[in-house]
Amino acid sequence: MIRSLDNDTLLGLWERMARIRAFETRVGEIAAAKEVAGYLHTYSGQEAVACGVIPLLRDDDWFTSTYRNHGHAIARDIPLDEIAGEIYGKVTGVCGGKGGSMHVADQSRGMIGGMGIVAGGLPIATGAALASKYLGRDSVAVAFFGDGAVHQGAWHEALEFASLFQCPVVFVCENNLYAETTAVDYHLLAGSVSAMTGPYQIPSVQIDGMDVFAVRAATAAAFERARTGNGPSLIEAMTYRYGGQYEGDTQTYKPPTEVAYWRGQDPLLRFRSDTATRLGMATLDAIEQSVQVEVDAAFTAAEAAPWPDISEVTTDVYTPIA
Ligand SMILES: Cc1ncc(C[n+]2csc(CCOP(=O)(O)OP(=O)(O)O)c2C)c(N)n1
Ligand SMILES: [Mg+2]
Repeated sequence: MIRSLDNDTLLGLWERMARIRAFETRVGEIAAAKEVAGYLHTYSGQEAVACGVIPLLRDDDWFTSTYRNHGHAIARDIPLDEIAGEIYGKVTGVCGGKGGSMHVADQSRGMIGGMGIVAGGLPIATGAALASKYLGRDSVAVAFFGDGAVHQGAWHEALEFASLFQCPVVFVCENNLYAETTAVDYHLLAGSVSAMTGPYQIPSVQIDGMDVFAVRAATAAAFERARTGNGPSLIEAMTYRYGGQYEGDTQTYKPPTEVAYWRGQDPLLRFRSDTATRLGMATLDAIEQSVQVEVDAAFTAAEAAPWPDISEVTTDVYTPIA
């Protein structure tokens, strides 16, 4: 896979992964400093999933996300000012500050949005995929979700419907081993999410979600399948969140040996070791420094930006009935 990618593509993947890590590290700092209200959920550790999938989306494709959505937005190249502004609830936010951290959405870029409701995105992405099929297009929709989503009825309804109507949707599970504080060893009766698609006749694959190239290869195959009228599929990317369920979670439920193992699988370190000879460490370091400058500027701007005016309180919240 690496050999088939040109240097610009490789550097683009690195830049996005490094940008997510720097951004989420800063989110952790502003959470600790209590600079913004509400829960913040970070994506550090899972960068290879967003960056393996999202750059393969076309402009006319769609995806849904979860409350852990900053990484997905960054991988879709939504400007950092707009994401940071949204987290702060400021007018510069991509939703004018009304969505907040959990609801980053930008329909102009195919990001239907982050959802606070576990499994909420699967039926919506399936609907977008049905629309594509109905209109005779070959665009696809992706639903990102966590391992905990399989306990929701909506997860099963979406798979059933997508298979029955052969919708061009790709279900991407980010199995980070925990649903809140509950380990998959306890909550996932089937042993894996990929093992649960058989009754729905949906092909599935479990992959190394810390390897951006493995994610990209699985995604390319799933998109090809969906675009050529062969229906839905599911990718289960095995990954790990380095933060808590939310910022401030003490994470006492994580065994230290497990944390150490997954730190060793850091997707950024894996990328470096896979590409350093070809791209050069100095080039990778320089990109990390430049994205840090971008992140610093975005958070400074968000902090300084104005709040939405009180007159805007119902705009974009309620639909006027004619
Ligand atoms: C329908 C619903 N039930 C419960 C919750 C509370 N809740 C928030 S996060 C979460 C765990 C989800 O875990 P997972 O799907 O594995 O996602 P992760 O946080 O690991 O990315 C739960 C149960 C919710 N948001 N929505
Ligand atoms: Mg999880």
